[in-house]
Amino acid sequence: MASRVVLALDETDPARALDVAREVAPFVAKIKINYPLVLTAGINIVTEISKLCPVICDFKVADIPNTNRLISEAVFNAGASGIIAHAFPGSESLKAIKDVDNSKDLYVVITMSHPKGGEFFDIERFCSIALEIGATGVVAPATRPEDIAKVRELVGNLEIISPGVGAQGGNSQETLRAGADFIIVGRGIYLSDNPSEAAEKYSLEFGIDD
Ligand code: OMP
Repeated sequence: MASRVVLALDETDPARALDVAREVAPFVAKIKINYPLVLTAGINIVTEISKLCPVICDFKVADIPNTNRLISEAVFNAGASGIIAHAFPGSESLKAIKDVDNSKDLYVVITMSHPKGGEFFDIERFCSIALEIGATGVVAPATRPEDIAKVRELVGNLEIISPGVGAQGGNSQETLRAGADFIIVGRGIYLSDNPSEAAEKYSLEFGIDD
């Protein structure tokens, strides 16, 4: 059974981040890199970690089409297999990312996991934009399984990746039952005393038969 866990590697010490990535890579499907690590380590960390495991750059890209294009070119040239973008700038901004390299994974944020994280997100419209532009998948919160279930109904077979399990209080079993394909776990793994053991535990909890 392949792992359905994505490690959110928000560790800001580059050397430790690489150690955790090496240790955890066998137990996760992908590693997600966000600004906290890239801003301390530089974009080369994406290239380094891509040698161990596919990398999603979670830069929550949210700009005009030309800027989205420039960001995506840098991310894909560094070796990332995918990118996360916001939907609210509209379909043209998302299409600009697809146009850079259609073979890369594009995930669209539908609504966010923190308290009041859904306040400004239009689930129906964002799911419809994700389908329209041919996204690989969407990001929906493990902290609100009812939102995942709603998103699942709206996006059909698109991948759902769900952050918020562990430190934010989400539960992997509920997330699975609500319809997610992957859980995204950060602190629950990289801050644990034994990151690889923690990753394996989450992977077994979130078991989907392939
Ligand atoms: P932990 O809370 O430490 O498990 O990390 C969660 C990771 O998922 C972080 O990298 C967040 O930036 C990211 N995330 C959310 O927590 N909530 C969201 O709604 C969306 C994301 C994301 O796009 O990955």
